[in-house]
Amino acid sequence: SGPSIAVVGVTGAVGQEFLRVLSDRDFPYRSIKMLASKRSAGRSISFQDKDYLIEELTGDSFDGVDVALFSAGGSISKAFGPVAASKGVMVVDNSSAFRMDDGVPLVIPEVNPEALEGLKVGKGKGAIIANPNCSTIICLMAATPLHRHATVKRMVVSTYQAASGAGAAAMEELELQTREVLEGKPPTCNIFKEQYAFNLFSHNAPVLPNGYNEEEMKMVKETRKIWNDSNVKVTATCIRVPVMRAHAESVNLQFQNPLDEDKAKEILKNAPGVVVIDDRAANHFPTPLEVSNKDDVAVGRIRRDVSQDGNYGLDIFVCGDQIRKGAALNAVQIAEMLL
Ligand code: 2RA
Repeated sequence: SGPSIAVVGVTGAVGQEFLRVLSDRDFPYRSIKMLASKRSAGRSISFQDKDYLIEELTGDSFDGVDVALFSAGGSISKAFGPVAASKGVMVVDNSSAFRMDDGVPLVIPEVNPEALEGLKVGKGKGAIIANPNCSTIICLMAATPLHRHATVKRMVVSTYQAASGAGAAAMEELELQTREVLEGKPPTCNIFKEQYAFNLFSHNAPVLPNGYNEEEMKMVKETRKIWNDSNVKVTATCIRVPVMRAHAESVNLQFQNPLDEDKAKEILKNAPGVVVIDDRAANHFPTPLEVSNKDDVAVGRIRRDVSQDGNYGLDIFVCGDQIRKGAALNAVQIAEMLL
């Protein structure tokens, strides 16, 4: 029983995490197809004690498939997502290709499950559902429960983004550069144009005419779509930091209605997929290492924004695993909701 699934981009960091999450959550699949580029086709991959041959992704790859998890870059999603959907496949796409398209749900299951209304596997009709950007997911997992209670007027986000967001090769280069620098050797810079180890720099996404980079504008636009609120004011500064696989984000929230820090902490403690790490006495707050390879997003530094009058502002600090909740887990949770 269960759906036949396909994993597109199975050899990438997120593709590999799809398999880990499917296994961890005992996802009820009938069969699974491992799809990747021609370069990887023919290689064997083991999953749940079975060996699979990686198949080259083609237009025929989706015959008989019910759910396809895509994480192979925007151009592959653009080329094959609609083809799969036209064959009745439920496509959950981790790329940014369709996120802002009208009619394409942009979903964080704990935040806006209603966006999946009416979408079910096996009804013959396919669809494309978009996984939000990792930094958006991690931020909104903590900001949304507060928004639902006191209505966010304005959100200011500063991100500290891990190497994993730039792919497995970036993680490998960070490790290599760290070793090289410690050995007094010049750092190997193939992925990023400047040294990454012991350094940080503005996110590597292209800078737009308004001076924001694409990562920052994703945060702005995706938040408005997910909250279905075109008026909420959002601004972001996204930075790449020498951390392996978990993003950290400082978030300032200005509310329409008052929300004090104790009530905020209580709301967050009850929020699905969120843990509160907020020990002022011990100065213990969320860290990327503490959330790495975990499902939950951690939030701390919960405090009243002293620049605001009354309880109309809060500052919080959020950490979340970029490959897991930021990509693979969120996508698999969407797939579960389609069953
Ligand atoms: C990054 N959000 O961290 C991107 C990954 N898709 O660079």
